[in-house]
Amino acid sequence: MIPRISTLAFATTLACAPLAWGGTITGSVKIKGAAQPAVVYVEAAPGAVAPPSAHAHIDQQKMTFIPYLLPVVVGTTVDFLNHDSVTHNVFSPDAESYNLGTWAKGETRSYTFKKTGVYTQLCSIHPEMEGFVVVLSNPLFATTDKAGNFKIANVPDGHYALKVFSKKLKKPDKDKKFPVDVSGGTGTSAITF
Ligand SMILES: [Cu+2]
Repeated sequence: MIPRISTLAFATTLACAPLAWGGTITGSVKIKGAAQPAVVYVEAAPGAVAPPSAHAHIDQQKMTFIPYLLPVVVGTTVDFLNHDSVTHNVFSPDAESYNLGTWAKGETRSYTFKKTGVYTQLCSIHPEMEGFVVVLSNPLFATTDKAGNFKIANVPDGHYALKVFSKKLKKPDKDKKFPVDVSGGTGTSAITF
């Protein structure tokens, strides 16, 4: 009896897997005058989202934040590692605002993002340093490549609204929504500002 139950459970898992892991949204984002990547994300997705146990990472290397732009799901902890021989600081004036202090090469400080929103990352020692953490309500997001192309994975079939974050976008562009239908596992979107 026990083997039969586990066989059934295994078969059910296999049958559900394609639905759970869904399809993809592929597309492109063109922003006039923007050389930097953008984050494309599904504004609202069905289902509950658990914060990932794995940490995300931003390195401070050669006086820059790498990556410059980091999308994460709300509840994610980001580790900031200093690779440089000088000390760095990390602070953000956005939302609840924070200052992680100053630390030396090889050391890490962490911050857990509890609310959605865009958090500018700055260093009080090096005013030229700037980065962004984009905290999102669901894991359906992607960063554009150098050509502006993106691919959002694991999207169940359905109707969605895409939004874009780029430092270059001001209101009303930054609030614009781009509808996309995912049907049969695929959806496409060409976004131009
Ligand atoms: Cu610095």
